[in-house]
Amino acid sequence: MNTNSQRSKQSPISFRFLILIVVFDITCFILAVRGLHKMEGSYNDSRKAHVVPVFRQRINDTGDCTDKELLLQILADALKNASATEDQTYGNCSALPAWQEVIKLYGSKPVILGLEHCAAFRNNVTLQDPLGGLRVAGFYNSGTNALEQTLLRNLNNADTDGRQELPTVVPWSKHRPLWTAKESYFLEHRHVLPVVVVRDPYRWMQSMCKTRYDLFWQRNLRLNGIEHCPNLVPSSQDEQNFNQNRSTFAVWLRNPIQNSTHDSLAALWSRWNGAYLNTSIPRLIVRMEDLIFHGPEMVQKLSECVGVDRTDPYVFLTEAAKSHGRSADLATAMIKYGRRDGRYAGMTTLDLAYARHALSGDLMQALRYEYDDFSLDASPRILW
Ligand SMILES: *[C@@H]1O[C@H](CO)[C@@H](O)[C@H](O)[C@H]1NC(C)=O
Ligand SMILES: *[C@@H]1O[C@H](CO)[C@@H](O)[C@H](O)[C@H]1NC(C)=O
Ligand SMILES: *[C@@H]1O[C@H](CO)[C@@H](O)[C@H](O)[C@H]1NC(C)=O
Ligand SMILES: *[C@@H]1O[C@H](CO)[C@@H](O)[C@H](O)[C@H]1NC(C)=O
Ligand SMILES: *[C@@H]1O[C@H](CO)[C@@H](O)[C@H](O)[C@H]1NC(C)=O
Ligand SMILES: *[C@@H]1O[C@H](CO)[C@@H](O)[C@H](O)[C@H]1NC(C)=O
Ligand SMILES: *[C@@H]1O[C@H](CO)[C@@H](O)[C@H](O)[C@H]1NC(C)=O
Ligand SMILES: CC(=O)N[C@H]1CO[C@H](CO)[C@@H](O)[C@@H]1O
Repeated sequence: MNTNSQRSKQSPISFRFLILIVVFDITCFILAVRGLHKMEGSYNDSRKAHVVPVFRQRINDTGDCTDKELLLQILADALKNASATEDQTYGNCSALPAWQEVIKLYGSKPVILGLEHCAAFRNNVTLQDPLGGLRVAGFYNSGTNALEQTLLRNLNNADTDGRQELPTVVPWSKHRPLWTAKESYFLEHRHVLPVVVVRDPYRWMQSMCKTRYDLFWQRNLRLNGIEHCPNLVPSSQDEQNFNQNRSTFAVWLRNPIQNSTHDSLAALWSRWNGAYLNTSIPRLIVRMEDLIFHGPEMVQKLSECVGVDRTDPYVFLTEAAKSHGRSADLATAMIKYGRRDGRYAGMTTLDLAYARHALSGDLMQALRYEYDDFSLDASPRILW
């Protein structure tokens, strides 16, 4: 009785933490299994040795945890409590994606572009700069807060009390389009290495539908009772009329320096991130999804890039990274982003066809994101 009531009381919070833990553990376990010793020294093997058999037992008991060991291990490492992890995942491996699904979506390694700038940047940095000079940038809903918190907890050598005061974002404001930043900013800030976080465009567009920040467009349209968002192109005469007969749903981005209009959500994703892909200023580009599935390895690479030691052991981000907007915690994020299910929800087949050319091929390829895998039928319908 006691145990039951305790469980149900702590369940919402615990489950969140659990998911975070599971994700990170899985990553580590996978690395260990593969004999990749990149993570050596960052995990306490005696603790891991305790966690894994617990889950082996569970796997045998329930039969539904196959290929989910690594995610479980990540959660266990994040929670630092094997019994809590076991508690919270028991009977619920079904919620977790299989590691093979994760690999199919994002590959088995994190993607970090721009590492060729690291050596030169290390030479440029003279003072012991917080985070080694790394400063986060990224559009709304792309995981900038999570990346800032992760870097603060894992790269910063400064006193933990001062954490909140340390600079974590680019001096030209993290969400601002690069084309609105003056050239002189970069010359004045040579001790800054921007690390730009990009998110899977299909998921990102869905997030913009939930929380749009300074972006405006014609929306709240319903097709057969279902809200059409992300809406990229009109799919009926009604929508056509509503959109004043324009062929795409253009978006308007408010910005204190320069407002801008873009053909669609997909076009904005390409333009905003493409500006950082194409720029000649030194920068790194990372993926939000790697923060969930490859956190330790990604942070290891960033730490080597700027020559700042990483915290040992790796500190997992187990709480929602921001209080505004709607953000998912680690466990929730693992479950949601580890699967393809729902990636196209809210869009029509026409939107998908349009997105195939509106989403920059350069970006999709460089970041190893996939276009949709539907064979399109003729009649536009909202996908789930
Ligand atoms: C790992 O954890 C165990 C038990 O908590 C502790 O005794 C041991 O010293 C730790 N090892 C390292 C390398 O931190
Ligand atoms: C679980 O199953 C594996 C192989 O199916 C077996 O080798 C292992 O001993 C089992 N573990 C337990 C605790 O029953
Ligand atoms: C680990 O989790 C269990 C079950 O949730 C809890 O009873 C215990 O106090 C936790 N231990 C630590 C060290 O947090
Ligand atoms: C290093 O500084 C030089 C000028 O002093 C600048 O041109 C260059 O972009 C900087 N390199 C990096 C990687 O920041
Ligand atoms: C859109 O086009 C249709 C057909 O050409 C026309 O009847 C309608 O008035 C137009 N709507 C707007 C808002 O321009
Ligand atoms: C952007 O648009 C808003 C609203 O129309 C306007 O008040 C503001 O002055 C514009 N900003 C710039 C920099 O043009
Ligand atoms: C990068 O610049 C080239 C040349 O200006 C342009 O064709 C390309 O579309 C740009 N790529 C992105 C992703 O913006
Ligand atoms: C037994 C149990 O706790 N099942 C839960 C597993 O997680 C899903 C959500 O992903 C819940 O809906 C189940 O209730």
